Amino acid sequence: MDKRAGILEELKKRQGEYVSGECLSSRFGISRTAVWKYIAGLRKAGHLIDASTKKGYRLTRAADVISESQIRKGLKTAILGKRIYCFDSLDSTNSFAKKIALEGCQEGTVVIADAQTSGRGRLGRNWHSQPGKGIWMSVVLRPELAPRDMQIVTLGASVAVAAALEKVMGIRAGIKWPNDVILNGRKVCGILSEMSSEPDRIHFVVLGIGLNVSHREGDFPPELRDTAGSLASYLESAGEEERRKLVYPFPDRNVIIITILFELEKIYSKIKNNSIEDILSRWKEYSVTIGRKVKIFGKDGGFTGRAIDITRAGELVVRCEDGTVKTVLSGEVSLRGI
Ligand code: BT5
Repeated sequence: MDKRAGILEELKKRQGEYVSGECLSSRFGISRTAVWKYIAGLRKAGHLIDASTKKGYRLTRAADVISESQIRKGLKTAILGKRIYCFDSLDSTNSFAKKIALEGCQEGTVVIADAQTSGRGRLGRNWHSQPGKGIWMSVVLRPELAPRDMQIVTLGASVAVAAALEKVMGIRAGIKWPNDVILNGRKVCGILSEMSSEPDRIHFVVLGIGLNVSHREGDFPPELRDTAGSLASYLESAGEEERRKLVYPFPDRNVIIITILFELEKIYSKIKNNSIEDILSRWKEYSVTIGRKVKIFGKDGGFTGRAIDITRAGELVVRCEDGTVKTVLSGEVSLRGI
């Protein structure tokens, strides 16, 4: 066990009590300054630790630690998670998953990192992936689909996340077209699917899910503070009535991961059975876009209309103000609700 994990173990054993810096430094054969550095690292990873110059250190709330063994204990899936990789940090779980997919890894392999240094969004955008605060996970799938039908995997993943939040916390999230999972108007989850294919056959899809769990408002960089949210920030802002409906205690990330994988596998078996309509109709139940007035921005300008449907290919069907109906693809346009 490394020293940081050892210090955490020691604080956990004596949870609620102070452990002196001196005691930790002699127990682990390191200087008091080194103890302080490890404590700072543990705090950064989300553990709440009090420090008192006289008394030492006290763990007030341990951060949850994502671990393969914890996930495996609760996992009830047949395909997803047969192989699970957990890392403290990766550049991007999608990049790692792509690499092992190319090397022929098993379908359903799951890659999770506690932090990402270059988390990616769509179209080369960044995904902010702080250590200890979220679920940064990728799943390797090998669906028997034509590449043009790949969007259903991504749409299905957003349904799986929304369904998992409902099950595990009693939270009713919305899905903003195409795949953003939204709470209180804030984005709590984004999905990035990347595939390798030939013209009529998919080799593999790497399905990346980023879910913000315990961020407080100040944890997001300034440019995201008005738009991003987390499960914790949602709970903090929920009114009394909403809170009564929610499930306590706040589940740890392993439980959320287990539930997402369970829901995702249900969706994936629908894809395998070609029950695409079922997925689309569930997507529409969660959708906060369908039925709403929207403004579409594209390369050739924009237009407004009402979102009325979604196609199997993930295109949004919009009835324009002049009555014409257009379909738009997510990679080509962006959308704003009116
Ligand atoms: C997405 O892209 O929403 C897909 C995000 C996928 C992230 C996962 S994490 C595991 C896996 N490994 C990866 O490297 N990626 C996947 P997009 O729709 O393009 O949204 C990106 C935009 O969301 C950014 O330009 C920001 O405006 C915003 N954003 C960035 N980080 C965010 C966060 N943590 N929470 C909410 N919004 C964020």
